[in-house]
Amino acid sequence: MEDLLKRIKSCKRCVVLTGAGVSAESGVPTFRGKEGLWGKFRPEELATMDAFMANSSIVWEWYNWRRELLGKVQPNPGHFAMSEMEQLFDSFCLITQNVDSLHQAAGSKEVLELHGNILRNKCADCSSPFLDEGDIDPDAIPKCKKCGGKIRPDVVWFGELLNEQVINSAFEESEQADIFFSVGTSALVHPAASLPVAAKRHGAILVEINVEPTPISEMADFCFNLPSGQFLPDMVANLKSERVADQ
Ligand code: BV8
Ligand code: ZN
Repeated sequence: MEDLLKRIKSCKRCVVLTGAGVSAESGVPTFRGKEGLWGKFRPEELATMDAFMANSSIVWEWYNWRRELLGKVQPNPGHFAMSEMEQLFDSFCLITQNVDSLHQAAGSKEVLELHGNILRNKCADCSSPFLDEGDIDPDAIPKCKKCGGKIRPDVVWFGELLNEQVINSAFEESEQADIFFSVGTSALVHPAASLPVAAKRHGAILVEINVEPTPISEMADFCFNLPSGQFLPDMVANLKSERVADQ
């Protein structure tokens, strides 16, 4: 950690990319791995438009199950540490693949949500937001008031394009970063997994915090196979005490 703290001192522009691993310590199962969400299902079966058109009620049962789970969890120390990091750099950008709103709940202001947000709904045909509150009944899925299309979760499914403005901003910020943290992600899903590569290629220090190695571990300048909820609060506490000492 000492070497990293020294290197961070000269960094003005910081970007953090997070994945499901940062919510694991809040009790939200990750996507891959033994306790993964996908354990019971396979991503291709559920997180795709085809799956939704073929079996909307199953897909809605899965999302209702995840929403119910999210209703019982809180941000963990890792989320709070990342919201504190906003104050420690001249420029800071938080990019998440997560759809669980836990970064916002921990006080992070600007969050680029690459894959949408599970708490929002939209029309499957015209993408108009569906603002009615309350649960979605898998056996009586509401219809869009504008076009009659089926209502779906406002998340990005496999084979779907990400919001152009969001992914373009994510690449711009990553390419200008002095330091890029990849935290709690298996670095398997694209285009998100290309962000750390782009940052590194443009000269950023690449730091990975993930409990197991990933395809980007080899190219990282620093690799900490530790839980983010343990490592990040420790790192932020050190950065803050060094700030005080330097004043
Ligand atoms: C697209 C939202 C253009 C829904 C999700 C080959 C090459 C390149 C691309 C592709 C390819 N084949 C197919 C593609 C495209 C595909 C893709 O990347 N597939 C992968 C699987 C190969 N991508 C897409 O389809 C994207 N769109 O490319 O559009 C296009 C159009 C048409 C045809 C082709 C391309 C859309 C991708 C978005 C999919 N939506 N989710 C929902 O949530 O329901 S993806 C899903 O995976 C989640 O969003 C999740 O965030 C994301 C990534 O997973 P992770 O966050 O990394 O989570 P994971 O469980 O995998 O890993 C957690 C890690 O944390 C683990 O390593 C674990 O060890 C670690 N960990 C656990 N606990 C802790 C921890 N670390 C630290 N601390 C802890 N405590
Ligand atoms: Zn519609």
